[in-house]
Amino acid sequence: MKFPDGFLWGGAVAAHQLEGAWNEDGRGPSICDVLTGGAHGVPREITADGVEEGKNYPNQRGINYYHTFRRDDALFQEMGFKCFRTSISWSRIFPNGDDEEPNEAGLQFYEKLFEDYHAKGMEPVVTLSHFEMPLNLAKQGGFANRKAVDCFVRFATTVMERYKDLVKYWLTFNEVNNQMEMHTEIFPYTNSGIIPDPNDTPHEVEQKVWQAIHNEFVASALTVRKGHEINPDFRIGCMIAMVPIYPATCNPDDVMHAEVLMRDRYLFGDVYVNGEYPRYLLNRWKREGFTIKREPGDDEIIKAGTVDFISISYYMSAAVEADKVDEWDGHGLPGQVKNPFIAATDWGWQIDPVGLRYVLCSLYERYRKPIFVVENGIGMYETPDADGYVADDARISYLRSHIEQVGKAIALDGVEVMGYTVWGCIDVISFGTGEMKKRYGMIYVDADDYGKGSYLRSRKKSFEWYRQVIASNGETL
Ligand code: BGP
Repeated sequence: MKFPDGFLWGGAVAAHQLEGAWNEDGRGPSICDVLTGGAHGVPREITADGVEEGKNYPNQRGINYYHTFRRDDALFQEMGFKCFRTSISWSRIFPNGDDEEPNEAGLQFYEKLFEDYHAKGMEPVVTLSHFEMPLNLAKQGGFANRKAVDCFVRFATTVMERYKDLVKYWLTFNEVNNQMEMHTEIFPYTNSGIIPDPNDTPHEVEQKVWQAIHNEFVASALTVRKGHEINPDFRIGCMIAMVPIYPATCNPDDVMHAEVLMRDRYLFGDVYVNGEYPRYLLNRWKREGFTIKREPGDDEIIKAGTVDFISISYYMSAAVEADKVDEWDGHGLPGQVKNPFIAATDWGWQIDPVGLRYVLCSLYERYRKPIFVVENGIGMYETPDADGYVADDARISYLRSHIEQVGKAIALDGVEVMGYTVWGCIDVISFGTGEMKKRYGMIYVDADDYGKGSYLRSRKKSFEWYRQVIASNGETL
């Protein structure tokens, strides 16, 4: 099928996963710069006290896009991208986060970058916060400290003003709901800059995360309002990681368990779109003994700053059984079981194209807002053949089956979908594992997990396939 005219096909990345140049041109350290590389099954380590000699810090290198963007963008242009999603590294603009004045060199970098996108026919889609708070602010409590709200809004206002004629589509907080996995060290840290403190009880950690979430709602709403003042044509959205959670059986207890877990995702949409806290969340805070500091006027701010659209990442679905909750070991979701009907990636992410149509329908029914699929893709181990070519048929089949479902959501279900951007359209550092070898790109980058390699780029088989998808506006899959 053909997609709607003006459908925004493209690719997506995040600054810290590809730019490198972590300490150039006045950039300050961010929380990602002190994350070590992990390995399959080995979590990344947070060394917020400082970079330690002999450890591997992959996000400091990225894939060197800071210096190669014009050439890389030319490859995206060759694929025919209509848009390109990246993020602004906050600490390039405000190196300490709480500086009075922005760093002009950082502002100039993104000006050149966004101009280059336009010169190549790509509309920039810009995430303001993609797991990248200045380290200095994290050391002051991250978003659990109300001070971060003012700092973030100053950052957001500065860049929205500077790029008001270059950028129309903005996203506030990337995958804001990841931090609902509060028992992990990594998500509260990357989403909200909460540095793990071994003295904290799990309840104390959760208290901080909930406070941070409230502060992010306020920061997001203020940003939406300011953005619309700066340029009424801005379209500002939220970003939610959508993993539909299915009941593993038709046992009503499984159905209810899945429904309650889904609230960890919906609560964000409910606040961002409806501008108020849903009753189930207020009840939960009370029941579980959390006291969230809300300043006078916060409710009005949240009400006045609702988003224009919803953006989502979509990689997988999950299935749960209520009976298995007691056996939960902290991995995955409470009661999570393998879904026997679908396959999984090498990293155990369950491949479920229909789930994408399912979430598009449920989000649209719930909110009636346009939806932008700003991340979808598959991480794979890949080795080029003797000619240096990667025949990534499994990626083509993953993307094809997911795009088909987006098409159905539009044509059959009437969902307004604004666009679709493939995650990691060029191989970048994996967010979750810090590896280079978990590759998502349609462009291969010759680099390993430790920064060795030529960093040369080459087109994979999916490159030509995606070019044709875009050229035919979704007709040739
Ligand atoms: C999302 C993030 C991205 C990204 C992607 C793939 O969670 O928004 O930053 O990297 O998932 O995840 P990973 O790199 O862990 O495979």
